[in-house]
Order: sequence, then structure tokens, then C-alpha cells
Amino acid sequence: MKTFVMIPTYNERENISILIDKILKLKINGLEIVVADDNSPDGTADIVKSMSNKNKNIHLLLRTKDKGRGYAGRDGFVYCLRHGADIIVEMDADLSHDPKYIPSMIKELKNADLILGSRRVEGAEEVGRSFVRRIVTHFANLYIRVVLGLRVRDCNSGFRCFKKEVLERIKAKKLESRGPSIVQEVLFKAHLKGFMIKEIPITFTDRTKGVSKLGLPQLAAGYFMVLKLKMMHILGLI
Ligand SMILES: Nc1nc2c(ncn2[C@@H]2O[C@H](COP(=O)(O)OP(=O)(O)O)[C@@H](O)[C@H]2O)c(=O)[nH]1
Ligand SMILES: [Mg+2]
Repeated sequence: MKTFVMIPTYNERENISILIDKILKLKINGLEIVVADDNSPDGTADIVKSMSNKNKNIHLLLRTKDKGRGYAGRDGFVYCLRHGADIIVEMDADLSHDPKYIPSMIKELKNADLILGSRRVEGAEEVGRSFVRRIVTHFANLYIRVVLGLRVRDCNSGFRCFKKEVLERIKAKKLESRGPSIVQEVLFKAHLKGFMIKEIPITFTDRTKGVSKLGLPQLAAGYFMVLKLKMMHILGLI
């Protein structure tokens, strides 16, 4: 069994090596780590490159065109599938997602096809997030759940563990979100294909180093993408 951990990065030089070391310490069998970096000006890719020179299980996917969290995630998924992944874990680089949950996420794949590290189920916690950010996330979540008809409680979680079949069947290569709405696009398409989705509680800790890339334009594009996904579904295109 090969488990690929796929991490999209943009300007994460203060976080990425700490995260990779934490993941390696888990000693997961058949582990590969793929960092999908959009040629970050802060040199994140150089750090990953030098780590990958010492450890062949660390891969740098350096992207120089079509920047964006969504496109990077899409290419990261495709890379994992092409390199023989059985299980794919997707997570942020900013240490908001603690790798300690990865082994239980993998175990939970016995009971579902897609496991979400969730901030909105019993036992979950959010640490260090501003009130404004919580409110934005709360309403975004409500909107996504209503428009897309999802029963998932945390539709914004980018900490997820997939059986490879999920990414194959939703045609990872054809994912179309440029930005962070890829999170909802993947979730909605997996839901439409009938895959079983399960949430497990996590403690989410807001980043302490580097800055968030989620601004108003990305948020607006995300809301629009959710509507577009709904329209495409109504029209029978997905
Ligand atoms: N490759 C790539 N990664 C990105 C981009 N924007 C954000 N990311 C990564 O996506 C993850 C989540 O981004 P973040 O800025 O923390 O968003 P937030 O958690 O919603 O505030 C982090 O690992 C970022 O480095 C991008 O344009 N390209
Ligand atoms: Mg973050």
C-alpha cells in the first residue's frame, strides 16, 4: 500500500520542513510526500528540493504556470495517482492540520471512502482563529451546505484522506477550480458519485508563521464556483 501526502504550498518556508519532519516521524508504511509548490518567491521549493535530495520519498512538484491553490491541488492529485498511490492525504502546509491525525484517518478508510479532518463535529476544536474568520467560515459553510445539499458539517476542510478510487472517479485531472474552492468541488463530486464521506474531529490551530492567502477575491470566486457547480449538476454536466 502506498500512501501519498500531498501538500500545496505558497510561501511556506517557515513551516514546510517542520511539517515534513513531523509526517516522517509517524513512520507510515509506504509513505510518499508530494509538495505542490507554485514557485513561491520565498524559496519554499528550494527547501523541499534539498530535503528530497536526501530522501527519495519526498517529491517536489514545482509548478510555474497557472498558479493557484486549486490547480496545484489538481496537479498534486494527478501526480499521486500516476505514481501509484493507493491512499492520498491532502493537507495544508501551515501546521493548522496536525499530522498526528493521519494514522487514524487512514484507519477510518475501512468505514468510508473519504475521511475529513473536521472542525465541526463533536470533540473538534479551533484554536487561534479570529472571531471574524470564524464567522466567515461559519456562513461560507452554511451557504455551501444549502446550495450543494451536502450533509457534511465542515465543507471547508482541506485536511482529507481519500481512497484512490475517489480521485479517479471524480476525474482529478479535470478539476476546474483555480483557487481554494477546489475543496468544495472535490467534496461535491465525491458526494455525487455516491462515495461514503466521514468526518473525524480535529483540533485546528491557526497558522503562527507566514500569512493566509485567502482574501476577498478568492472568497468571492469560491462562492461563485459553488453556484456554478450547482448549475452544472442541474444541467446534467456533472
Ligand atoms: N501551490 C499553491 N498553494 C497555495 C496557494 N494558495 C494557498 N496555498 C496553500 O494552501 C494551503 C492553505 O492556504 P492558506 O493560505 O493557509 O489558507 P487558509 O488556511 O484558508 O487561510 C497552504 O498550504 C498554502 O500554502 C497557491 O496559490 N498555490
Ligand atoms: Mg491556513
